[in-house]
Amino acid sequence: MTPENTSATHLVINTDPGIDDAVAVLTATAAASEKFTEIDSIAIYGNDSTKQTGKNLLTLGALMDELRQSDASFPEQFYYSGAEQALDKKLAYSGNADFIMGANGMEGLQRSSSRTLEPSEIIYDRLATSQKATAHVISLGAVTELAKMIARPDMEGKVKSVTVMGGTLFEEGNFSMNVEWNLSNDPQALERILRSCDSRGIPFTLVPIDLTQKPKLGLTRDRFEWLYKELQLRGSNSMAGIMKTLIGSDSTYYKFFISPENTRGNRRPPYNRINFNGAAIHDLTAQLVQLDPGNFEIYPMKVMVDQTGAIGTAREYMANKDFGLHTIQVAMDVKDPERYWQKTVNYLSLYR
Ligand SMILES: [Ca+2]
Repeated sequence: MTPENTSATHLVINTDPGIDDAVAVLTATAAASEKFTEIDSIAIYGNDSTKQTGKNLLTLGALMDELRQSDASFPEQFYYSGAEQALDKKLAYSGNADFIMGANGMEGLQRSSSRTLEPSEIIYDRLATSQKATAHVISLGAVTELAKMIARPDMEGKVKSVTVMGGTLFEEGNFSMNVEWNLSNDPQALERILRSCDSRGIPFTLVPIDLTQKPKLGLTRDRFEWLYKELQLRGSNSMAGIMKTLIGSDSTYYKFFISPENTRGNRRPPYNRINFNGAAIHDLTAQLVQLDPGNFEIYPMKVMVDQTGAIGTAREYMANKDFGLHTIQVAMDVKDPERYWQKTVNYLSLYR
């Protein structure tokens, strides 16, 4: 365990693996030693139940232990299990996203692990009792757990930034016309997080699908071939194989994005209509915004969320006692897509 008397900087990843979560977590862990002394990953519901995403998180942990290059410096990693449903119990979570994520939410990828999941309170207790420890938090799934963390009085001063993948401002949503999947799961939790960030002066950055679904960030067939070959050239054959399973052109994930026939409920996703030519790796984009903000156009915006999980710019008169106005940072564009993919390959090549 990290000595708690040194100034430990934690990266807390709230995640529901999930294909794009898997790519983001593998990348973040390889990248993290540049900025962080420890990674604490918390499994949350979303792409599947917390029980299943917890198993998937341990699979990722096993892969990272097994495949890490011997000369790569990785921070310490710990794994936790988070909330199983929204703060509002009426929004009970059920179901999964196998239609896009494949079997078990991670294209059937499974490894047995010697590690175990601890309850998420353990990491909050550790942060609270360690005088010099601070955390940067990123959320790649339902935001419930983050609301629980931030609401704790003993977390005051501990959380230095919050980055959330979720929401749509001006594009069609992937849950309903105006709502994105992650934020649909727990709108009340998001409102609590925004209020806490306001009152405690914590920088909050939203990474909406306006950015993550930009065609110029799409993992096209050509882009994947490049990534696959580049990993092989660098001796990362096992990681190349894992990427092929998760996001290669035969994967459920890739096919979901490029097939014009895919439907979700009675809606047809917009990808074919907007000439989208590859898979959107949403959570990887959020992770890179957090790791490399200089490569993105990030603007302040005054927004509000509503009880359906819609988030957008709003007028004063629309605010009410349950949902208020908040000034947040929103990542709206990428400056250099080449740098985005180069960084991704650089980090993933720290695995065998
Ligand atoms: Ca996710």
